[in-house]
Amino acid sequence: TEFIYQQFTSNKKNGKKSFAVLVDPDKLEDEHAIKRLVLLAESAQVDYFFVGGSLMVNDVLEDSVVKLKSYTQIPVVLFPGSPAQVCKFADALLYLSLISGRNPELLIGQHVVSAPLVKKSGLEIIPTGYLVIDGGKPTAVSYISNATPIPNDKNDIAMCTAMAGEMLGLKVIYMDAGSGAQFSISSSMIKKVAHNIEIPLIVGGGIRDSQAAEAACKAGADIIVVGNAIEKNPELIASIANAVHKCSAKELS
Ligand code: 1GP
Repeated sequence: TEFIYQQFTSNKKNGKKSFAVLVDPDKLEDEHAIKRLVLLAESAQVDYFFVGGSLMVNDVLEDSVVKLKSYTQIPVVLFPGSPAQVCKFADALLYLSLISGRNPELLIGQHVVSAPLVKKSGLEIIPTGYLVIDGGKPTAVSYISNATPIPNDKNDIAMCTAMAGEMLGLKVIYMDAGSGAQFSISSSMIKKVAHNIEIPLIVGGGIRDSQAAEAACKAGADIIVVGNAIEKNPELIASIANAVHKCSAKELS
């Protein structure tokens, strides 16, 4: 079944913008923090929880996914930094290929090694073209991936990379300035990519307020991801969710 992906595409078709909260399991130490996050996310009608990251210090991914799933109906989508972050209790897996980089391990190598494990998980697999864009300072993803991010003023490189990913059959493009990026991705780059692909576009990295989220939506992002800013101030969930959702095309009555 392709439940989550079908949501992505039908929302895109209907002009509905979605908001994903990125959860770093390392930072959700206790049950209390998860409950609080879920409460805020549900009242703001957050569309997805993304779970994962470049580096996981503690072995608590499965625990966090299971807890999230037990407290909420909001779908939990894995955003794995490595094959160690595959967990069958989630709803779907962004099957990332780092197409902006030239590190064969992250393009295909790790996929080959983990293929039987990923298949056995029974997870909905969403083939994702992952583009890391220079966010103004080194981020965990730019360091760990050992691959050069796309310079943030090279819109054409981002566009051609996304187009190639789509033609290779990838189902989603995720443009990421990296967690905690100094600058989020420019509207002009998002626009250029969005206008040249048909598949859903996820944008994240360095989005810290509702203005930045709204700008990304207006430029053509379908799903906005925020991690760091919400970790620091969970109360931001409401204003960012509101900004994203109000960019949705008005439903025809
Ligand atoms: C990182 O796109 C996500 O992979 C979110 O980034 O933590 O900066 O919001 P932030």
